[in-house]
Amino acid sequence: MIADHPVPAERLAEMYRKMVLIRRFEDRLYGLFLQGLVPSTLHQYQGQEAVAAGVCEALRLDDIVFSTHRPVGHAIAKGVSLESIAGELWGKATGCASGKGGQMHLADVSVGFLPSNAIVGANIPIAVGAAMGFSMRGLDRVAVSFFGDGASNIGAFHEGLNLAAVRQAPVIFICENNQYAASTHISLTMKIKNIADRAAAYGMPGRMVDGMDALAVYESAREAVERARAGDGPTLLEYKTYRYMGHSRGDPGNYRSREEVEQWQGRDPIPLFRQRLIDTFGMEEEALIAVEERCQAEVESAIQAAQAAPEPDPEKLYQSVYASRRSES
Ligand SMILES: Cc1ncc(C[n+]2csc(CCOP(=O)(O)OP(=O)(O)O)c2C)c(N)n1
Ligand SMILES: [Mg+2]
Repeated sequence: MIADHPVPAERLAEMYRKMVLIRRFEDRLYGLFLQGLVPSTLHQYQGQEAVAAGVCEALRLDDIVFSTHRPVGHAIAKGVSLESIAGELWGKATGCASGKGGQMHLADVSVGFLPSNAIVGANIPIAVGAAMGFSMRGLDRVAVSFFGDGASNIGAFHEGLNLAAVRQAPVIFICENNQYAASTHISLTMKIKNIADRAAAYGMPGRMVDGMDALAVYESAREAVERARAGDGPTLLEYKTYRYMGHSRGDPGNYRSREEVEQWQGRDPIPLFRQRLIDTFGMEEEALIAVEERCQAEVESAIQAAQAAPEPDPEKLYQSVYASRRSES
């Protein structure tokens, strides 16, 4: 073990656990989906696990995360229970949105996971507003917006970043550049190579980071979080990554070459981090195997619980649809 390394061993182990939990859950869902057993849609996160795990490990419980149409990894990383995510995918009463939202609309405000937003780019200004609220109330909490490369071409991205910079809002913009927006490669939609370069136009720091390297993700996110918490304003972090599955359920991904997919699979963030934990941080392989086995067991039990859970009560259909009216005071 490297005693003077700035990242404590428990943090590293927790990041690894979350990455494995995301991968095992997503893989299991895909298998069940192919058997027609998952009632929800699927936008899967395999390949991008280092980003969710690394960023969320740099956050406190009371920091808040805004996610997208691909939220399962973000939700697990922020601490939403696997059972309540599975419940939501099966549309059950035990789901984190009471079975009303499905895969794209996960939420658990108690752990700082705000309802995910399937409208591309739409969570960006909402995160800025939440961050402005924190600073106006004198709180040192931060807001994080996760979004894709495609979202960085949406107007809301530009408005959101500009306002955040002007107001020095404690928000971190996490662009997961997986190279594609649905079937469209980024080279067809933008002339620049690095989305992080766009930060300069708004007067905030922008960094391009290897999104397959969990430690690099954690360290870059930690720096941005410290900056935001200290009142020094927002940061744009671009993580170069790749989604191994199609855009959504049923997409065979035939707009990508097999060589391209295999090249990225050769830099799979999970075995990369696993090897690093053993070689650099002296972790025992047996301990990592035990983590992997516990994750698999957790996945199986969450899915079984979701399948056995009761359907939502029709009487509650209109509950939680609108915010309850607060008395004027
Ligand atoms: C405003 C809007 N336009 C189009 C869509 C349809 N749509 C859903 S996801 C997606 C691609 C988004 O790509 P990106 O932002 O790179 O995220 P990724 O899917 O790669 O995670 C599109 C076009 C949408 N949900 N919202
Ligand atoms: Mg994308």
